[in-house]
Amino acid sequence: MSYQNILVRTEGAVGIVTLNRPQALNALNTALMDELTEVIDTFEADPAIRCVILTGSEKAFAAGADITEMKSKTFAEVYKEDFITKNWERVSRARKPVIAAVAGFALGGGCELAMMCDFIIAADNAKFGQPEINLGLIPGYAGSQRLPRLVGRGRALEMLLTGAQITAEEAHRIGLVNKVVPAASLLTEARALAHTLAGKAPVAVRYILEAVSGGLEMSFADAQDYEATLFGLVSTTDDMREGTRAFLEKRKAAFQGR
Ligand code: CO8
Repeated sequence: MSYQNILVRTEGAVGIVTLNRPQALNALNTALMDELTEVIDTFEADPAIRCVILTGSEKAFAAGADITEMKSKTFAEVYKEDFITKNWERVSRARKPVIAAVAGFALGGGCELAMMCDFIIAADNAKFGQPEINLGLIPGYAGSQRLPRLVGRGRALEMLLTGAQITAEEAHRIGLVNKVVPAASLLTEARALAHTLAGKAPVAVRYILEAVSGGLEMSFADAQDYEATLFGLVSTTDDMREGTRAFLEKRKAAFQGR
């Protein structure tokens, strides 16, 4: 795999993607988003990978969509090429857990990309915001939808309408991020969580992601039925037999993802 805008490596069962456009504070241009889509496809297809970390630099996770690229786009280019034909939301559809490890700026599309992930671990220097309003824009990577679902309508509107940045501590207080850690230990913390998740039964992990993400879009009753269906499916796996047997035999389960 060879990429121009991201760095990709694996550590055991964990795939690590580093956004790498330092000259533009990791602004999300089309080429970067295409590469991100491709690497998520690759990791998803690889049974040896069980969890993914998405990170940036110390200065920026991502400072938003690339304003240089965006400034002269026509309606057709934005609507058709960016939203209809592109997989801009690929990270949110990953069937393996994705952890955003965020240091520095996570603004606009950068904040939205972090919210597409299943967990956000923030360095204490992280800054979150949706400054699109200052450009005469609105969020386009579902920020106006994910943010209120995460932090509530009032707090979301405050961020969306003022465009102000908030600190990692404030982001944690309002429920935007899972955890705040010293900047120097950001990747250590993300790796620890990733390796914990990678040790869990892969099919159960996938169905929990599906039950939570899919269920949030349904009525409670439908979501409960959906969970019951997934429970039935997961009950047919070898891993379920192994997990229950290992418990009764007082040993650690060895999950195979089957
Ligand atoms: N796009 C392109 N280039 C950028 C971006 C960006 N979003 N952010 C920073 N850069 C560039 C700067 O232009 C600068 O380049 P150069 O050195 O060539 O002048 C370089 O990165 C360093 O930036 P600064 O000198 O500005 O660094 P500072 O530390 O002074 O400031 C900030 C850092 C506060 C992050 C500042 O750069 C900033 O405000 N950036 C823009 C943030 C922003 O408005 N983001 C929202 C963009 S819109 C969006 O994300 C919409 C999402 C949905 C898109 C849907 C697409 C179809």
